[in-house]
Amino acid sequence: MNWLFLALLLLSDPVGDDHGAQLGYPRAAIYQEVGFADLTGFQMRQKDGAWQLGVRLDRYPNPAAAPLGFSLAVVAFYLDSQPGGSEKLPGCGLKTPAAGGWDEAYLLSGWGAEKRLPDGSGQPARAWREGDWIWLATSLRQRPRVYVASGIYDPFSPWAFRSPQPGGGYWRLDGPASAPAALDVIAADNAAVWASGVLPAAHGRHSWRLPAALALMALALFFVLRALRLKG
Ligand SMILES: [Ca+2]
Repeated sequence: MNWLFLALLLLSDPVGDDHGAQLGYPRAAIYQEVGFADLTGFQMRQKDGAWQLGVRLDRYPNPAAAPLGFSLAVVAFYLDSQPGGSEKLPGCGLKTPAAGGWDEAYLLSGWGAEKRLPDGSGQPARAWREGDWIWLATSLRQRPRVYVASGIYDPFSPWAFRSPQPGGGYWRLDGPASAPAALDVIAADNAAVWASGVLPAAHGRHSWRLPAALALMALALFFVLRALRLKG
């Protein structure tokens, strides 16, 4: 274990729940691949004081040969890092719980990551692959609350999500125009998300297994050090 990394969160997400609010996939042949927008994990870790966000998808088809090794999905991270912020989640079409507004967001595609502010302004962010995981770097030193949603990447959409329309289409999802464009989210109860349109923070009701393990290890280390000191 690399002690530069302080892993504080590792969540898994089921395979096969990548249909959003019962949306149909676009009819273009590339979208008949399975699992490309299916979130299967989310992690946060702190390195050299700054928080990094990691996400895992079920499969990584890459017909457009994008540099990060996948080209069909977009993943949006909306971060609540300070009081106030925006409750509308642009792109994925969901909203945060009341008083949980986001302050900065990251849009991740196979071509890289972009940091966005609620006013729509953006700047490039660093993203990279580590095996099955895709990571991106934030400059936040305090742990944010994070809302995570995936969808189909659309380079022509302002917030990068392909949107639904009734009857669908070659490039469009099939569903009501008012339906969220998200296909999967990190949440304890996806059905409640689609029914309410409200996306809770990723760690809202999950157990914190890693922190407990780390706390136990720290406690053990403390006793070992104390024992050594008593002997000396
Ligand atoms: Ca999933």
